[in-house]
Amino acid sequence: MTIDELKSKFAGKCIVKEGPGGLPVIGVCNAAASAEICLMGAHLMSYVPNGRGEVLWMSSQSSFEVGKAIRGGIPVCWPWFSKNPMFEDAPMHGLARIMMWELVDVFSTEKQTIVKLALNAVPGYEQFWNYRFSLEYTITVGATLTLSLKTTNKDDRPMHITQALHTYFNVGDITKVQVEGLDGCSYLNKVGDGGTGVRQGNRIIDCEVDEVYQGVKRTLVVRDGSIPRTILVNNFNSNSAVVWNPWIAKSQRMADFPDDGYKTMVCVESGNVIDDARDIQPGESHELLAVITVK
Ligand code: TA6
Repeated sequence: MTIDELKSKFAGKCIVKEGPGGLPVIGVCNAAASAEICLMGAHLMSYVPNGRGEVLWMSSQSSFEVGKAIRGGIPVCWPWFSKNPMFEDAPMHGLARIMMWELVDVFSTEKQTIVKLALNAVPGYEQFWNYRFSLEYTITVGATLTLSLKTTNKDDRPMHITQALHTYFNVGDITKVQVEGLDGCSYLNKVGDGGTGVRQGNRIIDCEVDEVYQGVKRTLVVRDGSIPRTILVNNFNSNSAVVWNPWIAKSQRMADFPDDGYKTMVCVESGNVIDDARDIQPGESHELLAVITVK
């Protein structure tokens, strides 16, 4: 659907505009919050609850073209997280974030806007994912941000997925940030020669951090002492989470990431990753739900 067709179909329900790279962007605003979503990747690029400032970090150097991941915001990593275990040449973090999604509908009340998006095929990428499926992404924008990513297996064989809502949080000063709620959780360290460990206490960010946590049962907290601001992340149907900050050297190596970008972002990702992968039987669904609240 062209931007003009979207504008006429959703007139009065949301703003439809041409975003960076000519990509269609949906803008929603209500008495509690505002948000912007790029239809390429169903990519939430901005979420601003009233009086709390921008919650999501976006790279000033991100690319904006179909088939290339947007850097920042909330990438939808599906139907695999990180590298595809079977295909070396498959896109990193799956296909959903590089596909053009369908805007299904937008519903608003005074303090909440519900945006429904759908993906039912991965044209051009069937060699990596040839299942029949439906992917429904419901974004509820209000004083709280609720993300529901529902996979339905429309095929006649079981479907094995890993996935993550790869949220880039805006922080004032990374050296004053702690991630809480992972105490006692085992993790895989993806930096350097890897290794595993068990988190003791809170996670501060004082180097490159790329950790995949299992057994995550509690609310995750991004405590930012610099703003100050506290972000709560409640995940449902998820027992795993990822904490990532590229720090100095990796920031400099990434073309779509400012050299000093590491100072004002941290990824705390809601997922079903590695041991927390999910098998969905024919006709059944799995919903990954994340509820983000800013205090
Ligand atoms: O979630 C952390 C991670 O898997 C890191 O290893 C890093 O690669 C990051 O995702 C960014 O991935 P991307 O494909 O968006 O560059």
